[in-house]
Amino acid sequence: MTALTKEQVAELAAYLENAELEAYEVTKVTDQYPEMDFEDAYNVQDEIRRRKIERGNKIVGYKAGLTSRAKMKQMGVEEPCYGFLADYFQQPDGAEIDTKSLIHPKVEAEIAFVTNKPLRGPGCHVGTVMAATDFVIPAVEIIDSRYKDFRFDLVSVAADNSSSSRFVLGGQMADAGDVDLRNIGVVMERNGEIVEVGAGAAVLAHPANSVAWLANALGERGEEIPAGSLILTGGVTAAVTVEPGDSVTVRYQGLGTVGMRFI
Ligand code: OOG
Ligand code: MG
Repeated sequence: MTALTKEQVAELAAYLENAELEAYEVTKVTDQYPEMDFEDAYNVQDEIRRRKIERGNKIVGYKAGLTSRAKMKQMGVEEPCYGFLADYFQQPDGAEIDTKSLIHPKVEAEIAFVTNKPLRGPGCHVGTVMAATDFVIPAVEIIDSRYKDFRFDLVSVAADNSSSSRFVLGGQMADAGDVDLRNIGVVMERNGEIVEVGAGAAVLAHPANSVAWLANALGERGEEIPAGSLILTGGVTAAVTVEPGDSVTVRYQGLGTVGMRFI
Protein backbone atom coordinates (compact mmCIF):
# COMPACT_ATOMS: atom_id res chain seq x y z
CA MET A 1 0.00 0.00 0.00
CA THR A 2 1.12 3.51 -0.67
CA ALA A 3 -0.38 6.83 0.41
CA LEU A 4 1.56 9.30 -1.78
CA THR A 5 1.02 10.23 -5.42
CA LYS A 6 3.93 10.26 -7.86
CA GLU A 7 3.95 14.06 -7.64
CA GLN A 8 4.17 13.97 -3.83
CA VAL A 9 7.05 11.45 -4.02
CA ALA A 10 8.90 13.76 -6.44
CA GLU A 11 8.20 16.79 -4.24
CA LEU A 12 9.57 15.07 -1.11
CA ALA A 13 12.66 13.83 -2.99
CA ALA A 14 13.48 17.40 -4.07
CA TYR A 15 12.77 18.70 -0.54
CA LEU A 16 15.17 16.20 1.07
CA GLU A 17 17.85 16.23 -1.62
CA ASN A 18 18.05 20.03 -1.67
CA ALA A 19 18.49 19.98 2.11
CA GLU A 20 21.36 17.50 1.67
CA LEU A 21 23.06 19.41 -1.17
CA GLU A 22 22.78 22.79 0.51
CA ALA A 23 23.25 21.53 4.10
CA TYR A 24 20.20 22.84 5.92
CA GLU A 25 17.80 21.02 8.22
CA VAL A 26 14.11 20.44 7.49
CA THR A 27 11.07 19.10 9.33
CA LYS A 28 10.52 15.38 8.96
CA VAL A 29 8.39 14.17 6.09
CA THR A 30 5.89 12.31 8.29
CA ASP A 31 4.91 15.66 9.87
CA GLN A 32 3.59 16.67 6.45
CA TYR A 33 2.33 13.21 5.41
CA PRO A 34 1.51 11.19 8.56
CA GLU A 35 -0.17 8.50 6.45
CA MET A 36 2.89 7.69 4.33
CA ASP A 37 4.34 4.19 4.73
CA PHE A 38 7.62 2.33 4.09
CA GLU A 39 6.88 1.77 0.44
CA ASP A 40 6.35 5.53 0.01
CA ALA A 41 9.55 6.23 1.93
CA TYR A 42 11.67 3.95 -0.25
CA ASN A 43 9.97 5.40 -3.35
CA VAL A 44 11.20 8.82 -2.21
CA GLN A 45 14.70 7.41 -1.64
CA ASP A 46 14.66 5.84 -5.15
CA GLU A 47 13.66 9.19 -6.61
CA ILE A 48 16.61 10.88 -4.84
CA ARG A 49 18.88 8.21 -6.33
CA ARG A 50 17.38 8.79 -9.79
CA ARG A 51 18.03 12.54 -9.50
CA LYS A 52 21.69 11.90 -8.64
CA ILE A 53 22.20 9.44 -11.52
CA GLU A 54 20.59 11.94 -13.90
CA ARG A 55 23.09 14.55 -12.65
CA GLY A 56 25.98 12.21 -13.46
CA ASN A 57 26.74 10.66 -10.06
CA LYS A 58 27.56 6.95 -9.86
CA ILE A 59 26.03 4.64 -7.26
CA VAL A 60 28.78 2.62 -5.59
CA GLY A 61 26.82 0.54 -3.12
CA TYR A 62 24.50 0.53 -0.13
CA LYS A 63 24.49 1.12 3.60
CA ALA A 64 22.42 -0.70 6.18
CA GLY A 65 21.68 1.32 9.30
CA LEU A 66 20.21 0.82 12.76
CA THR A 67 21.53 -2.76 12.73
CA SER A 68 22.96 -2.70 16.28
CA ARG A 69 21.10 -2.34 19.59
CA ALA A 70 23.36 0.59 20.44
CA LYS A 71 22.15 2.49 17.35
CA MET A 72 18.49 1.44 17.70
CA LYS A 73 18.49 2.58 21.31
CA GLN A 74 20.22 5.86 20.45
CA MET A 75 17.66 6.69 17.74
CA GLY A 76 14.59 5.14 19.42
CA VAL A 77 13.68 2.71 16.63
CA GLU A 78 13.41 -1.08 16.51
CA GLU A 79 14.26 -2.04 12.92
CA PRO A 80 17.07 -1.50 10.43
CA CYS A 81 16.88 0.78 7.40
CA TYR A 82 18.98 1.12 4.26
CA GLY A 83 20.23 3.72 1.82
CA PHE A 84 22.38 4.00 -1.31
CA LEU A 85 25.97 5.31 -1.51
CA ALA A 86 26.90 7.77 -4.27
CA ASP A 87 30.47 8.22 -5.51
CA TYR A 88 30.91 11.70 -4.00
CA PHE A 89 30.12 10.44 -0.47
CA GLN A 90 33.55 8.83 -0.45
CA GLN A 91 36.46 10.63 1.26
CA PRO A 92 40.05 9.36 1.47
CA ASP A 93 41.49 7.96 4.68
CA GLY A 94 43.00 10.86 6.64
CA ALA A 95 40.75 13.39 4.88
CA GLU A 96 39.89 16.84 6.14
CA ILE A 97 36.11 16.92 6.09
CA ASP A 98 34.51 20.32 5.69
CA THR A 99 31.67 20.61 8.19
CA LYS A 100 30.25 23.60 6.28
CA SER A 101 28.97 21.14 3.67
CA LEU A 102 27.20 19.13 6.41
CA ILE A 103 24.41 19.89 8.92
CA HIS A 104 25.19 18.06 12.20
CA PRO A 105 27.51 15.15 11.36
CA LYS A 106 28.13 12.08 13.52
CA VAL A 107 30.67 9.28 13.00
CA GLU A 108 30.10 5.53 13.13
CA ALA A 109 32.58 2.62 13.17
CA GLU A 110 31.53 0.00 10.64
CA ILE A 111 32.67 -3.15 8.84
CA ALA A 112 32.19 -2.89 5.05
CA PHE A 113 31.83 -5.72 2.53
CA VAL A 114 32.67 -5.67 -1.17
CA THR A 115 30.77 -8.25 -3.23
CA ASN A 116 31.87 -10.19 -6.30
CA LYS A 117 28.52 -11.84 -7.06
CA PRO A 118 25.00 -10.43 -7.12
CA LEU A 119 22.91 -11.05 -4.00
CA ARG A 120 19.17 -11.31 -4.42
CA GLY A 121 16.66 -12.01 -1.63
CA PRO A 122 14.54 -13.55 -0.30
CA GLY A 123 16.49 -16.30 1.42
CA CYS A 124 19.93 -14.67 1.75
CA HIS A 125 21.86 -15.62 4.92
CA VAL A 126 25.38 -15.44 6.35
CA GLY A 127 26.48 -18.31 4.08
CA THR A 128 25.27 -16.79 0.79
CA VAL A 129 26.76 -13.46 1.79
CA MET A 130 30.18 -14.94 2.64
CA ALA A 131 30.16 -16.83 -0.68
CA ALA A 132 29.47 -13.57 -2.56
CA THR A 133 32.06 -11.48 -0.67
CA ASP A 134 35.31 -10.44 -2.31
CA PHE A 135 36.76 -8.88 0.85
CA VAL A 136 35.91 -6.94 4.00
CA ILE A 137 37.37 -3.52 4.76
CA PRO A 138 37.06 -1.19 7.77
CA ALA A 139 34.96 1.94 7.33
CA VAL A 140 33.82 5.05 9.13
CA GLU A 141 30.45 6.38 8.08
CA ILE A 142 29.68 10.07 8.57
CA ILE A 143 25.91 10.31 8.90
CA ASP A 144 24.02 13.58 8.67
CA SER A 145 20.26 13.42 9.06
CA ARG A 146 18.54 16.23 7.22
CA TYR A 147 15.98 16.41 10.03
CA LYS A 148 15.92 18.99 12.83
CA ASP A 149 17.87 17.92 15.92
CA PHE A 150 18.71 14.58 14.24
CA ARG A 151 15.31 13.22 15.34
CA PHE A 152 13.06 11.04 13.17
CA ASP A 153 10.90 7.92 12.86
CA LEU A 154 11.78 4.95 10.65
CA VAL A 155 9.63 6.07 7.68
CA SER A 156 11.18 9.55 7.70
CA VAL A 157 14.76 8.28 7.91
CA ALA A 158 14.21 5.78 5.05
CA ALA A 159 12.96 8.61 2.81
CA ASP A 160 16.07 10.64 3.77
CA ASN A 161 18.38 7.93 2.34
CA SER A 162 18.95 6.74 5.92
CA SER A 163 21.07 9.81 6.79
CA SER A 164 23.78 8.84 4.25
CA SER A 165 26.32 11.58 3.80
CA ARG A 166 30.03 10.60 3.65
CA PHE A 167 32.19 7.56 4.29
CA VAL A 168 35.90 6.78 4.64
CA LEU A 169 37.44 3.35 3.95
CA GLY A 170 40.62 1.99 5.53
CA GLY A 171 43.53 0.70 3.52
CA GLN A 172 43.67 -2.82 4.91
CA MET A 173 41.24 -5.39 3.59
CA ALA A 174 40.96 -9.11 4.36
CA ASP A 175 39.19 -12.22 3.11
CA ALA A 176 35.93 -12.40 5.04
CA GLY A 177 36.72 -15.98 6.07
CA ASP A 178 40.09 -14.98 7.55
CA VAL A 179 38.62 -12.49 10.03
CA ASP A 180 36.58 -13.41 13.10
CA LEU A 181 33.87 -10.91 12.20
CA ARG A 182 31.83 -11.64 15.31
CA ASN A 183 34.65 -11.01 17.75
CA ILE A 184 36.51 -8.25 15.90
CA GLY A 185 37.04 -5.36 18.31
CA VAL A 186 36.68 -1.69 17.37
CA VAL A 187 37.89 1.27 19.42
CA MET A 188 36.82 4.80 18.48
CA GLU A 189 38.86 7.80 19.59
CA ARG A 190 37.96 11.47 19.29
CA ASN A 191 40.87 13.84 19.91
CA GLY A 192 42.85 10.97 21.41
CA GLU A 193 40.19 10.03 23.93
CA ILE A 194 38.33 6.71 23.69
CA VAL A 195 34.65 7.50 23.15
CA GLU A 196 33.15 4.14 22.05
CA VAL A 197 34.22 0.48 21.97
CA GLY A 198 32.44 -2.52 20.49
CA ALA A 199 32.65 -5.85 18.68
CA GLY A 200 31.34 -7.06 15.31
CA ALA A 201 28.63 -9.22 16.88
CA ALA A 202 26.81 -6.02 17.92
CA VAL A 203 25.63 -5.83 14.28
CA LEU A 204 22.80 -8.39 14.02
CA ALA A 205 25.02 -11.03 15.72
CA HIS A 206 27.38 -11.02 12.68
CA PRO A 207 27.96 -8.18 10.18
CA ALA A 208 27.21 -10.57 7.26
CA ASN A 209 23.64 -10.78 8.62
CA SER A 210 23.32 -7.10 7.85
CA VAL A 211 24.19 -7.70 4.17
CA ALA A 212 21.72 -10.61 4.10
CA TRP A 213 19.01 -8.39 5.63
CA LEU A 214 19.73 -5.74 2.98
CA ALA A 215 19.55 -8.26 0.11
CA ASN A 216 16.25 -9.60 1.46
CA ALA A 217 14.82 -6.09 1.93
CA LEU A 218 15.83 -5.08 -1.62
CA GLY A 219 14.39 -8.39 -2.88
CA GLU A 220 10.98 -7.32 -1.61
CA ARG A 221 11.20 -4.40 -4.04
CA GLY A 222 12.43 -6.63 -6.88
CA GLU A 223 16.01 -5.31 -6.61
CA GLU A 224 19.34 -6.96 -5.89
CA ILE A 225 22.80 -6.01 -4.62
CA PRO A 226 24.93 -6.01 -7.79
CA ALA A 227 28.36 -7.66 -7.89
CA GLY A 228 31.09 -5.15 -7.06
CA SER A 229 29.00 -3.25 -4.51
CA LEU A 230 30.37 -1.69 -1.35
CA ILE A 231 28.08 -2.31 1.62
CA LEU A 232 28.39 -0.53 4.96
CA THR A 233 26.85 -2.89 7.51
CA GLY A 234 25.96 -0.35 10.22
CA GLY A 235 27.49 1.26 13.27
CA VAL A 236 28.89 -1.23 15.79
CA THR A 237 28.50 1.36 18.58
CA ALA A 238 26.38 4.46 19.10
CA ALA A 239 27.23 7.33 16.73
CA VAL A 240 29.46 10.14 18.03
CA THR A 241 28.86 13.85 17.31
CA VAL A 242 31.77 15.77 15.79
CA GLU A 243 32.57 19.50 15.65
CA PRO A 244 35.05 21.48 13.55
CA GLY A 245 38.54 20.82 14.94
CA ASP A 246 37.82 17.22 15.98
CA SER A 247 40.06 14.35 14.89
CA VAL A 248 38.62 10.84 14.81
CA THR A 249 40.58 7.58 14.69
CA VAL A 250 38.97 4.15 14.74
CA ARG A 251 41.12 1.05 15.41
CA TYR A 252 39.87 -2.26 14.01
CA GLN A 253 41.40 -5.41 15.47
CA GLY A 254 43.64 -6.87 12.76
CA LEU A 255 42.45 -4.40 10.08
CA GLY A 256 44.36 -1.24 10.92
CA THR A 257 42.92 2.22 11.54
CA VAL A 258 40.70 4.73 9.73
CA GLY A 259 40.94 8.42 10.51
CA MET A 260 39.76 11.89 9.52
CA ARG A 261 39.73 15.46 10.73
CA PHE A 262 36.74 17.82 10.72
CA ILE A 263 37.39 21.43 9.77
C1 OOG B 1 20.21 6.41 10.60
C2 OOG B 1 21.36 5.71 9.94
C3 OOG B 1 22.06 4.79 10.91
C4 OOG B 1 23.91 3.10 11.20
O1 OOG B 1 25.04 2.71 10.87
O2 OOG B 1 23.30 2.60 12.14
C5 OOG B 1 23.32 4.21 10.41
C6 OOG B 1 20.66 7.41 11.64
O3 OOG B 1 20.95 7.02 12.78
O4 OOG B 1 20.71 8.60 11.32
O5 OOG B 1 23.91 4.59 9.45
MG1 MG C 1 25.93 3.82 9.40
